[in-house]
Amino acid sequence: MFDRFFGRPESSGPEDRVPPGQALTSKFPVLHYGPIPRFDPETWDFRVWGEVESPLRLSWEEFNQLPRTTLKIDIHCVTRWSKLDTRWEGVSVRTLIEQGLIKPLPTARYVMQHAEYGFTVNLPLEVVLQDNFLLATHYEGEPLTPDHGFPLRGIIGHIPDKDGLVTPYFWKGAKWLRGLEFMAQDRLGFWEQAGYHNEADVWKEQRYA
Ligand SMILES: Nc1nc2c(c(=O)[nH]1)N[C@H]1C(S)=C(S)[C@@H](COP(=O)(O)O)O[C@H]1N2
Ligand SMILES: [Mo]
Repeated sequence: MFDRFFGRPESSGPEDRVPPGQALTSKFPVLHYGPIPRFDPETWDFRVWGEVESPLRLSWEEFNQLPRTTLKIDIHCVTRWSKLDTRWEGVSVRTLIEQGLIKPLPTARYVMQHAEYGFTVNLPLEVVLQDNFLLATHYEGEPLTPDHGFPLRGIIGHIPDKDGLVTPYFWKGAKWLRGLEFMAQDRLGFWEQAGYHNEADVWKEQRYA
């Protein structure tokens, strides 16, 4: 079987879609550090800064006018639960770049997600631009609930039958997201500083550093 060489299954029956050390759940557990922030649509903003041609600041109203994308992914939490076929809707960073709203400088190689209360998550820019990463406002057709990150969160997971995408654990998406910092050099986010693996590939079981 060649699939082991490539670190992920070739076919995608339900069993093959569960990475090593994970178990399926039909629930949607809530996991985060700290309290759930309140949302005020008047003061909320979404900012992009760092290694970009010009910084961007959008109000909640403006954010809701951005082009939208839907995405179905399997999500894998480092605490060992996995959930298949989760459906999300939101805004793709790649679309924002294609439309010229964000113009990364040639030096931009990493992206820090910045969330409420100073929470951070880092990813390589190339992963943020993959089809399996989204700035999500909706889950299963409804706005996110407060405990799952309302009004905006990053999400990342595995797209079945799609090869070649890096699939990190679900913590690599920040709930209560408020901005993206484009960076020339990598910096560790909150859980990465706490000892979780920087790349966090689910098929390689990269849980801890
Ligand atoms: N703002 C923020 N986002 C966060 C976290 C956090 O502590 N704060 N934890 C991460 C972790 S560890 C996980 S597993 C997922 C859980 O998302 P869920 O609660 O919607 O299942 O959120 C991620 N995003
Ligand atoms: Mo987690």
